[in-house]
Formats: sequence, structure tokens, C-alpha cells
Amino acid sequence: MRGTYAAKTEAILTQHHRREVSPNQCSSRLTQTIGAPMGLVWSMVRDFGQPQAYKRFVKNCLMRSGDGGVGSVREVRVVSGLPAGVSVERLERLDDDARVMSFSIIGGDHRLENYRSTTSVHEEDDLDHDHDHDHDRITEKRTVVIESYVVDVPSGSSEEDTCAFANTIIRCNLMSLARIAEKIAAGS
Ligand code: A8S
Repeated sequence: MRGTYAAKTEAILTQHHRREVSPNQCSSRLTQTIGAPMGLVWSMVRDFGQPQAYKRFVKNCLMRSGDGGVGSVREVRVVSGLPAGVSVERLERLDDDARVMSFSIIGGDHRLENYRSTTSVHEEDDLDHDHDHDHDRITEKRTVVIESYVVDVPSGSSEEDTCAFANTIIRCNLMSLARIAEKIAAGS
């Protein structure tokens, strides 16, 4: 998304993506525009038991408790080559009306301590940012996904490095989400 955020976008960010950030933490927010219907994108984002459906670093996912509702705990195994093997994550929020999901990382053998992210899914037309110039030629509605997080900065690391690492993973996830949702949308 480009341009300055105006009132509606600001309201969404204030409502769902504002978080207290302690001095030893860092925080960031990423957005992704997707050429697929909001309902399709939300169905993928909300599916807590199937992160591997679009997160490319996930090897597999085991539900430790719950059935995908708030409080469910999943154990995510990541592909080899990363400085981590497993992450234990709890679903903190799942709002089908506002289309907001939030999870926290509660364990694992990685360096993302006290990680909590929030992902919200919006119809592009509901946001009043500057539209791309070619937008008017696209008849299908587009979807905007906003993902924000807060995480501890590990001792010996900098804020910049910690956020750069998390941002790289999230950007990959969001691009993969876009690619897969757009492929499904094009085929249906
Ligand atoms: C997500 C977001 C992140 C996941 C990170 C940032 C992770 O799964 C990977 C490597 C790590 O070192 C940490 O939405 C961890 O999944 C790919 C295992 C948590």
C-alpha cells in the first residue's frame, strides 16, 4: 500500500494493530494486497490447524489441544536450514466478523520469545489509501491483509536484526498467501 493512511485505515490499525511495546521489544507491520476475494483469503488465514497451507517454512503442524478455536495450541515444525526446529503457538483471538486472528508463540527452540502477531483481512475498497492507477480496470474486488507483531529482542541481538528476520519470514508468508489465493481465485 502506498500513500498516507486516512481515517478508515487509521481506525483499523488503531483497533486491531496497536500494541504496547516494551523497551526490550521490537514491533513491525506489513501489508499485502491480494487479487482474490476477501472470504477466500480469510478462510486460509483463520485456519489455525493448517499453517502449512501457505507458510512455506512450515514442514508440518500438529494440534496439541483444541479444535482450531481460541485457546487451541499447535506445534509447528519448520523446514531444515532455519535456526529453529519447532514452535509452539496458541490462538489468542479469532473474530470472523472483523476477520482478525492473533496468535502467540509460547514455546519452541527458536529465538522469537514473547512473539505475538495479529493478522486482519480487509476488502481493499474499505480502506481509503491511495489506489493504484490501474485499479479501475480491475473489476474483481481485491483484498488487503495487514499483519503486525511484537517480539522480544534477544540479548546480543539488535532491534533491527530481530525485526528484519521476522519481517523476512512474514513477507514470504504473505506473498505465498497471495500467490495461492490468486491461483485458487483464477481457477474458480
Ligand atoms: C509466522 C511468523 C514467524 C515464524 C517464525 C515469524 C518461525 O516459524 C520460523 C523460523 C524461526 O526461527 C522462528 O507467522 C519460528 O509463522 C520460520 C520457528 C517461530
